[in-house]
Amino acid sequence: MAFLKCSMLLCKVTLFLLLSLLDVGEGQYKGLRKFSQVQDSQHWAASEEQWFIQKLDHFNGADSRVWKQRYFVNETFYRPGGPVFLMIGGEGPANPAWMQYGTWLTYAEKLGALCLMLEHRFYGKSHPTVDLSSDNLRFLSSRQALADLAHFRTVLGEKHGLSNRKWVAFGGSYPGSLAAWFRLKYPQLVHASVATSAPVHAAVNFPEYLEVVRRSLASENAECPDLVKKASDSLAERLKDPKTYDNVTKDFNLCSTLTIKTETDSAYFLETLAGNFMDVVQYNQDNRAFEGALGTNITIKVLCSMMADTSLGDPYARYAAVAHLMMETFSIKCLDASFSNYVRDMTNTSWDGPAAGGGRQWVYQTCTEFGFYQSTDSPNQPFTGFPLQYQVKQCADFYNVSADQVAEAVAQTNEYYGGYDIRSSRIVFPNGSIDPWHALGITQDISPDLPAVFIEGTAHCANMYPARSEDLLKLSLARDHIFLLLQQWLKE
Ligand SMILES: *[C@@H]1O[C@H](CO)[C@@H](O)[C@H](O)[C@H]1NC(C)=O
Ligand SMILES: *[C@@H]1O[C@H](CO)[C@@H](O)[C@H](O)[C@H]1NC(C)=O
Ligand SMILES: *[C@@H]1O[C@H](CO)[C@@H](O)[C@H](O)[C@H]1NC(C)=O
Ligand SMILES: *[C@@H]1O[C@H](CO)[C@@H](O)[C@H](O)[C@H]1NC(C)=O
Ligand SMILES: *[C@@H]1O[C@H](CO)[C@@H](O)[C@H](O)[C@H]1NC(C)=O
Ligand SMILES: CC(=O)N[C@H]1CO[C@H](CO)[C@@H](O)[C@@H]1O
Repeated sequence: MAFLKCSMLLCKVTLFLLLSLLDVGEGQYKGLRKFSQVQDSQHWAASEEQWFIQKLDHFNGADSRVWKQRYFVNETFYRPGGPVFLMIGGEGPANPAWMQYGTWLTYAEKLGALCLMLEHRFYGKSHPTVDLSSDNLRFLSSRQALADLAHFRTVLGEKHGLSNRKWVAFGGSYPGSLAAWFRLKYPQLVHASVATSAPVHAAVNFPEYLEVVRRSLASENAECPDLVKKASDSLAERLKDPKTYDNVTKDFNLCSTLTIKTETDSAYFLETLAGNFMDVVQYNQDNRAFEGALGTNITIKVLCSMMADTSLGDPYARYAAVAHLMMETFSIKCLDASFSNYVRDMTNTSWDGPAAGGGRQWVYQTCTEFGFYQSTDSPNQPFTGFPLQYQVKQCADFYNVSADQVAEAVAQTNEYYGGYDIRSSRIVFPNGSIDPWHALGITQDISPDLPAVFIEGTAHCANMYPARSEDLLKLSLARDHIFLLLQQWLKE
């Protein structure tokens, strides 16, 4: 999914092309789009991992099973009496790079804060159960994750004499929502939260995502979305005629000859290719400081110039050229566009399995809590062929969760957290104008105590990354503004 993230983060759903690309060793997350995560192996060694004994089920007093949850500490900036900053892990391995880089550390330095990061249950090395069977995934939910945070905060507070310090939660993307909800549900444990690019409103269908992708492409070049639309329509048209399959296979450098037996096969292929654009828009160039993940040269500008380059052929041929560029950039030998391989990977329940880096877990959370399906069910978006129905059906294919159950679960999530109507205090909601996720976030001040910080021109989680000299002025101002809010709140 265009996932993970800012954070360390979230992603959607599919093992897209990028997945195979980003698969660095131990089954990292694949799928970056939805919420993606920064993965930079060269920074992994520095901060030593530590382990916390955590309860398996916080909502059943008769269940005393426990497991080990991973966390990281950086006490470089801590001054006695200072606050405690807690970075919340999300839908992928917690990335120790955050213990050395990032705007929150700048704040920590100025405020004398102790920095902690807790990995989310079921991701990375935090394994509460022996495998990822649907039965065991029952213990994977944002509610359990918040209770993990509460228990961690309580026990560490007591053990290290930090109970009376002011704790501040940080998170970007899905963990941004967790940061807001942690303050909402456990106000006595968390003094304030910075909820960056947080999709606090759950929705089964999320066609707005692709609408924002359209606007982001258009802001680079007004023709760009129409060229993408032409290419994507023309590809969809070819998929209806088996005589074209040999050519399409060559054009997109597929690993095996294209076979389209069902609508699902075609939807998966079209979604995979749209993923090239979705991922680049979500992260654009804001996380380049971290390299790895999508920290490449490839920006919206690069994709739109290729789509406008007549020397590459018609729009269809340019779309294929974009796919080739992505494969070269990530050293992918060929594109696996087979839905049956995807199902095989997503239903593997082993911790060593191909989707255990986060794909299987995150899609489970979308099926049982959030939805967030980035469907093409809107006329105002530039892609073709992956309707909501195709996405929801995966819940049944992977976890035996029906469409009705998905709808009910999403409604319940909003009932539990309040969706856009969150009632709390001391939570700041930064949002980037070109981040597709802002559509589900808080983009206007709810109250003086629940301010939004809107950052014109930036993508997902931009304010969390380390500052760079070429950052937009608005981004620098936003970082300063968030700092002033924290400073003020810590005095309260
Ligand atoms: C803590 O952060 C500082 C500043 O970024 C960094 O130099 C140091 O290596 C970090 N320490 C650990 C244990 O990660
Ligand atoms: C496949 O591509 C070749 C060369 O570009 C073209 O001549 C041929 O018509 C194409 N076949 C189909 C079925 O579109
Ligand atoms: C960025 O582009 C330059 C030249 O176009 C290329 O040499 C370099 O490898 C690219 N870097 C990345 C991270 O893709
Ligand atoms: C799951 O993935 C692991 C690691 O790739 C593999 O060894 C195992 O055979 C797979 N299990 C199934 C049922 O495919
Ligand atoms: C799928 O769920 C239905 C109802 O929720 C249940 O009756 C059925 O046994 C489940 N099937 C499997 C394979 O678990
Ligand atoms: C794109 C978007 O919705 N941005 C919003 C972010 O937050 C500000 C308020 O600070 C809104 O004015 C923007 O519309």
